[in-house]
Amino acid sequence: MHNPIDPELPEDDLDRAAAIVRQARRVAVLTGAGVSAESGVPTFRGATGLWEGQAVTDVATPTAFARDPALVWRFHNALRAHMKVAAPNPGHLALAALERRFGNRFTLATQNIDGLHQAAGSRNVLELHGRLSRVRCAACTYVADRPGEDLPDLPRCPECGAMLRPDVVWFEEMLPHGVWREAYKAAEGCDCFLVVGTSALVFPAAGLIEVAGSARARILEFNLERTAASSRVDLGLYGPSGQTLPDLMRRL
Ligand code: BV8
Ligand code: ZN
Repeated sequence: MHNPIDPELPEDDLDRAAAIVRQARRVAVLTGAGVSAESGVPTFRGATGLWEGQAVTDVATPTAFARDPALVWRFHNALRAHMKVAAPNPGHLALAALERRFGNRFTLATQNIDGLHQAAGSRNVLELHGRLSRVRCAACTYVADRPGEDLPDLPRCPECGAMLRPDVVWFEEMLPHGVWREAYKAAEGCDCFLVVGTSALVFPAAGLIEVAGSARARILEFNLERTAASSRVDLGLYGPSGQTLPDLMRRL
């Protein structure tokens, strides 16, 4: 299902998508949990997904951390355990190949905190919501990347003894300023924007789609199903991104 963008593009959706990417001068990509689903990382289901019967939006917040840090760490340690065994899937690899094709005319912004884009070879990755393998001290400047490590229930800072927290952006927290500004600029300056594996319900990240649309970029959506962004996209490729992204790369 797609909006007829221009008649001279090929009939078949994948060929149309490939023609749009081929003609692009600058490409920007926004990914969400769906691109990592085939790597075995659970999705958030619009961030209203439940974890131990609670909404993620009630657990991944500073308020929850102040009230019950052990609960918040249990949530993040469970996610860390998933990420310990997760490997990049063909969708991640296809996006790394796309970056190699466009070089510095390519920007990938991800909402994911699993580091799988970098593990797949993506070089310039804007982590809008931080990185779960990294921890930082709530009281001093200690920060450390500790992937694959089983952290204690309430990890303490080795420098000052205060509580450590995951170096991720919780709900009601601001995104890292520099990262957000770069992602915004990439969405504003691209003529082709790929939205991959996101329900487009979490802001301000999902707002990048509107930014790209207002800059008259051609927007391609890669998802299992239509989302909150679908009315804004030129073309939707519906299926597992671990298949549709490599299919696109093969047509380029
Ligand atoms: C902020 C790290 C300013 C945390 C995350 C009311 C209306 C609008 C906005 C708000 C509101 N109330 C509050 C807000 C703001 C809030 C927000 O947007 N809430 C939402 C829930 C309504 N945003 C914030 O709080 C942000 N900060 O606004 O700061 C501010 C300051 C003070 C006070 C107020 C505001 C911070 C947002 C960042 C939160 N952190 N992650 C952690 O994990 O500890 S967000 C988390 O959920 C993920 O990182 C991800 O970004 C998000 C879920 O989104 P998706 O990635 O899209 O995942 P989802 O499961 O939803 O979708 C998966 C998709 O993949 C689906 O479409 C599915 O079909 C598809 N799929 C599945 N399998 C496949 C596939 N596609 C292809 N192939 C497959 N195989
Ligand atoms: Zn400290």
